[in-house]
Amino acid sequence: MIDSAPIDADLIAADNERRRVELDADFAHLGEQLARRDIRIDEVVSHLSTLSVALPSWGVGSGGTRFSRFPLAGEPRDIFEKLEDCAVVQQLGRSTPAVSPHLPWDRVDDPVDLRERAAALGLEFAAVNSNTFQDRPGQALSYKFGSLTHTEKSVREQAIAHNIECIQLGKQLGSRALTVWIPDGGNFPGQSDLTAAFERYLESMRAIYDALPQDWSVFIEHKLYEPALYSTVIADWGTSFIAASELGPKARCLVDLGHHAPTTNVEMIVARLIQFQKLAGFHFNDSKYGDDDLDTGSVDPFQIFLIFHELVDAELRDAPGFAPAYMLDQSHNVTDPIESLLESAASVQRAYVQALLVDREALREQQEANDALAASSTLRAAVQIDVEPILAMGRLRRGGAIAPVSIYRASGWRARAAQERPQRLISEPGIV
Ligand code: PSV
Ligand code: MN
Repeated sequence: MIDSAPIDADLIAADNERRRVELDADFAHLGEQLARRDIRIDEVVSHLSTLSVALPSWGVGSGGTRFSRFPLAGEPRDIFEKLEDCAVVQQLGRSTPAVSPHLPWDRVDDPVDLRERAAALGLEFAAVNSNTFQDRPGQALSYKFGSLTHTEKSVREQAIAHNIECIQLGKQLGSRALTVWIPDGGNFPGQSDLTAAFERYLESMRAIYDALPQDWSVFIEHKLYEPALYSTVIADWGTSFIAASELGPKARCLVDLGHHAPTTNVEMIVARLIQFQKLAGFHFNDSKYGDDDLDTGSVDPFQIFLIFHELVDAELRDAPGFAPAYMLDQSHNVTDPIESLLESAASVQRAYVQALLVDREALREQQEANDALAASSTLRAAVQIDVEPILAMGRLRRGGAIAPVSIYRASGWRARAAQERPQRLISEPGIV
């Protein structure tokens, strides 16, 4: 256990002090540029402070691929140590105050104690994730051939009971949503009855839906393929939307950026879900080929900007029912997870700020006039602005670090953790 406050406050203060003059100059210069467009930079900084992105509890460990997992010295071994690492991310970046737990990975005997330990670190809990994609020691029935859609009722009942247990734990943690992603599907044409499997899904989900407290939501997460390689029951946003509509207003659709076919226009999916009040929120990450779970914004930052363009539009026009939950869902294989999460949270913030800077009035006129070229360049003008001084000033004003990764490296956190958290000598496959 590392008991001290995550990172030495003096270290942060001294580093901020050294960087302050330069930041003030850059911020003032950007402020002048934005003022020419009638944008007040301080308003953008305070607007930015309304954005928060939850951290996945599993994201602070090394991920792995289906081939292997290479543990990082000093990575957290349980939910309490995961919280400590999340607290580092929050202390330096100041945009990630909540942690999304995954059960049974984060199961504890005393959830009230867990909630208090999180609060002491300045953290709260976001959506609880259920896990019916693995068999755990002592589990009565196997999920090898599915969970909520399994052909056998007893397996479905076990999976439903697990989801209800997640809700019970989440209530004690102060969470308000359950995220359900299931691996169910088939590997061969003919293996499963496509219609019956979805019917069983709806029946199982109705039982879970009925167990939701009044102020809770259930987030349905779709994914194109994997581990099922031929037919996945909840493969796309259409299926997710049908399920959410069948279930009722507490059910909405969660968009994990890696869960679509390459070239899918995800921002259009987002617009549709907003329009019909079914957008639950996001699992942000990035990818080149599939569900790569790479750091958010590391491959295609323009895509995340285009998504935020839709989100900001909905926010500014006060779209009915618009209250998306933002979260990262990444797998870190070659980086220190704390550094990746800091960079990814900043990528989300960057996209948000850039979307805030879009000249929406001009864009609207250009769209109405069918001036495709002007509309496209109005949109792109926002990403051509270097908004780093806004992000850094935002962190500074909220008590964080101007240069989070640099301070994190200087702090020696990981080396200290490596001494205090002896590595588990087991080889495991990666996460899903
Ligand atoms: C599935 O690939 C997924 O995106 C779901 O959100 C799971 O909960 C998470 O990854 C587990 O790693
Ligand atoms: Mn996900």
